[in-house]
Amino acid sequence: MDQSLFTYDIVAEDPKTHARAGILHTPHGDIETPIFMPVGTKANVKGIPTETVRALGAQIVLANTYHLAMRPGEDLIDELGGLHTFMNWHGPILTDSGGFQVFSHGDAVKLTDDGVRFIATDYDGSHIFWTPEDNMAIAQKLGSDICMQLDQCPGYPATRAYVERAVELSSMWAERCYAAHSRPDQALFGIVQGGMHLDLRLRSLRHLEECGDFPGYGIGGYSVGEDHETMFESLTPLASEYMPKHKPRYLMGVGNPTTLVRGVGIGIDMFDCVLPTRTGRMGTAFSHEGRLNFRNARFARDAGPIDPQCTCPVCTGGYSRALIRHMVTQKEMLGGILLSMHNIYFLLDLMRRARQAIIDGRYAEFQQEWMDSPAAQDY
Ligand code: PRF
Ligand code: ZN
Repeated sequence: MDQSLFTYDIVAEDPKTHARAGILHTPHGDIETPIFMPVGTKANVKGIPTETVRALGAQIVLANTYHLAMRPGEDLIDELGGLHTFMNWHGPILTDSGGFQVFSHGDAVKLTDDGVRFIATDYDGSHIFWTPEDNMAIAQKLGSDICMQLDQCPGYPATRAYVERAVELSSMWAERCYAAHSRPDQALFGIVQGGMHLDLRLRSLRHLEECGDFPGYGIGGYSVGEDHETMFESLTPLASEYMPKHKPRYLMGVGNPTTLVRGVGIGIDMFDCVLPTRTGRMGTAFSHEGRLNFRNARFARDAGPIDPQCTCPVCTGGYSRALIRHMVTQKEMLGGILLSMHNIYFLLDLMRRARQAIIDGRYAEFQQEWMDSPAAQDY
């Protein structure tokens, strides 16, 4: 990797918390952190055209190496000019490795030192074996700006021995991914595992630091069934005291608004999650009053917007709560699309305001205001 293409500048640090505002440079543009990254697993953010994703304020989107390798295949994407052209998204893209699918596929996965065997249950049932080198070859062919190492994400609860083994495997795979990665215009991030055990997290981090000079770090293995306090108990010291200061810190697969606000306060820079689009498709909106379920009859005659405080194109565009409820209950697809747009905007805007608060040196106040608000209550 060409280090000069992926510099990370910290532009402001909050005086009372560990929050920081930064700029991560990539070959397809700069990312202002803290940032929420909308998820486009299968080369699209579900239901939303890329011009709209951009207009909502997204600076970077995710895609998934496992899913794209399955369909339509990395060779086809490469032949058509790479992932940016294929997705019609010309800003930065981050591809996750498939490490999360090791977790979500449960019994359909077999792990060995050498790699992972998936039974492609969500496709044609074929058995595929991936080494860390295979995973890097696919990521490099896709041509995302940032790719993630192959890792193992243990669930919760898990025995300490099981988590220890996941750290060992993830460390071995980090080394092999690092050695196999050579594309200059793509950054490879390592991933810290270790479950809820701070000592295992620190062991994992130390392995990564010994392995090489990763330009950024994912923090995986959280939001896998534990409650929030259990998560923050080990995540807080990890992020605020031990992660290297001058590299971006990416908390993987976490997207609930309150966790974002608390996460920024302990020094997390990047987040991604399917929550805004998945819950949007199911008829739920984030709002400054807390989550709103549009199957609820109380919205049937409500002529107001989803969230009166929201400045998204849906809330300012004349779409009433009554119309949204009607579309959701009638299973009209536009209902889920508009809610997904609103939800993505909500998280992007939350991070924009968080960033401004850091720059203004008032993140502690911003976080407290959020925690005192009705929106913080249902998380
Ligand atoms: N590893 C990878 N991707 C992930 C996770 C992980 O642990 C998580 C955990 N919340 C989400 N996405 N590779
Ligand atoms: Zn809105």
